Amino acid sequence: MKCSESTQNILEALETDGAVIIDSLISKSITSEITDELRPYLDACPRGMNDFSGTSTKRVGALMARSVTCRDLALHPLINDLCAKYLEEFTDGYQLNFTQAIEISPSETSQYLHRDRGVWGGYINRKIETQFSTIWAITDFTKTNGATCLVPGSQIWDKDRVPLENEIVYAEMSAGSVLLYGGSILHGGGSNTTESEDRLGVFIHYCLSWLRQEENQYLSCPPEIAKDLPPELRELMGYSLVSPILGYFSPHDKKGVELVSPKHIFE
Ligand SMILES: O=C(O)CCC(=O)C(=O)O
Ligand SMILES: [Fe+2]
Repeated sequence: MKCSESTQNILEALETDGAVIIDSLISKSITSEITDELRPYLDACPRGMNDFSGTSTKRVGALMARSVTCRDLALHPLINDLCAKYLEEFTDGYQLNFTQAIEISPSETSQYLHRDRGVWGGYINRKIETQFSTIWAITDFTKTNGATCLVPGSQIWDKDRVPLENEIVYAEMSAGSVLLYGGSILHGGGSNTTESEDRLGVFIHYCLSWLRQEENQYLSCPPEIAKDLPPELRELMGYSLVSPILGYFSPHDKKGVELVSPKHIFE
């Protein structure tokens, strides 16, 4: 879809298909800044060592601490507007769940199809959507370089239904585009059959504010770094009190201050 499309139309497509691509939401200069910021971490990162994480795939986390430009992606106004509306039925608010750069290199095979809500086990009623997820294409995503595979409609399938080959589609998109999807659609990283092309995506996932975050934001981006971030980003990461009383703390080194919002440490 074009980024000029109404939020209503984007949300309807997300509801029906389970995923949507918004073309060219950010410029090539932003994707190259992100590549420059992440390259030292990607170069130093070991490859995965199992079926899920792949053996020719690198995963780099803590993007809010490590990449200034990824902070803008997390706060992107259109994305946040869509996320708030997509999840509003299930929560008072949402938070950052997971930040990861995933680089799929030649010879990688397909990741098995899965639903990202699986990280919370099978305990949450399937009527409740757990999350709103984004994959920002930092390089082009093609069928041959590892574009994410998705099964449109599977967000409402019986959980054991296995897709046929012709029900799987590829999120082919140009660098700067973003794929949106929820926690219930079947998907997985694609295989990379190219000679020398790496596929790089930045994954920024948001979840209901009352769930445990998949990536621990307070350790990945501790207060000494978070203090220099925009307050709205800190809030998104969970340095905030969530309605009605989730996340309060008592500063261990002070007397007389009790049960306050994490915002207190930045005041
Ligand atoms: O790399 C991809 O395209 C998908 C990765 C993924 O779905 C995951 O690791 O949960
Ligand atoms: Fe996934």
